[in-house]
Amino acid sequence: MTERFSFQIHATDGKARRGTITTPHGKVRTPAFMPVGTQGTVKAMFMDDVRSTGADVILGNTYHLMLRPGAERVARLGGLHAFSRWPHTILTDSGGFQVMSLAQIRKLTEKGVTFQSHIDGSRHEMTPERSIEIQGLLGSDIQMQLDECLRLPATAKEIDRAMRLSLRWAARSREKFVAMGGPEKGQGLYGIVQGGDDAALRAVSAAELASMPFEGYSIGGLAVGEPQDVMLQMLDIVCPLLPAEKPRYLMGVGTPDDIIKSVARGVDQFDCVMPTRAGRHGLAFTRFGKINLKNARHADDPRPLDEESSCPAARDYSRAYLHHLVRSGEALGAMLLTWANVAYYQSLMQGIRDAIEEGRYADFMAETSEAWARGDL
Ligand code: PRF
Repeated sequence: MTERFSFQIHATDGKARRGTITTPHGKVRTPAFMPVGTQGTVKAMFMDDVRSTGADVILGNTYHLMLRPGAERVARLGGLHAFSRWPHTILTDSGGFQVMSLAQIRKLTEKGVTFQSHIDGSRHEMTPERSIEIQGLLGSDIQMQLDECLRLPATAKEIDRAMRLSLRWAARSREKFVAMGGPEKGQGLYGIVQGGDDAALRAVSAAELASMPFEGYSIGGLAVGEPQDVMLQMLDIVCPLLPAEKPRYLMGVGTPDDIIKSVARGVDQFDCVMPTRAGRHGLAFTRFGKINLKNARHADDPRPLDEESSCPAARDYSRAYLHHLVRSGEALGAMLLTWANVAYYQSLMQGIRDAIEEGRYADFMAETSEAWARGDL
């Protein structure tokens, strides 16, 4: 029997929560970091290696997959789990954010957004209903409503308009999700809090969404150009207004420092391109801080990135070899660093989960920040 979406909280420490999300494709230990698999691949990694780092869920993108290879095609080929050979939980983003950041010539109306593909200029329409339909065709376990995410800074008037449009789209997304049989399939749909950097508008958005029956709640429109303290202030306002028994997902965040501070405010899920993108650019994340492998001082260094890591890429290859691969533009350099970075992020999350369970989250935060503050090794 396939399991239905549910969320259990096992322990709390202050506002931090240690839980499990259950979906038709498995269990997700929270707080969770979801590697980004935009095109049905976590770039430069085999799915078995993604799994071996401890990832329980990856993120896919409606926008990219609808344009190429097409949602109907993925459905005919058995859905995104089978197509990409990731049999565990998949969360998909709705496409609103990617349309705004990638598509050319967009037109936004009450109905939805029309845009031209960044790949071939072809015209497409994305509505709240079509986004949910696509996420259903992909077979996503955790789906997102269509929303409008603004870049900051933005005027209060613009923030108010986009937030209220996102609320109306939330209701339409929910209706379509139910019509598609999402609840019977055991899938979940999250509403997305917007409201920019305006405390009052954030509170309206969170309270309105909380009154609607979503399986979880995302916090969008942050990490879009505002300072970290503004993002944390918004979390301080939003999290207490969301239902305590439902998971909370901070979209597109972030650095290890962003993650540990957001967990302390009650966030359960994160995604970010940082570990994968940085890996392709020669940058390693380790428990000692960031290491730029392009730097000449690594050319003769026989030490691995982290001799105690359980990840072969971090443990078994010298910094000198990684430096050589990165300098030579070799694909293996990107592969090894991506693997090491995703493994570091997953070990950070495991450390967070253990610390919450053991009631020492404040100490864990201090130790992690201190190690990172010592800087580039
Ligand atoms: N909305 C959606 N996806 C997102 C965001 C958002 O606001 C963000 C903002 N950091 C990242 N991804 N749908």
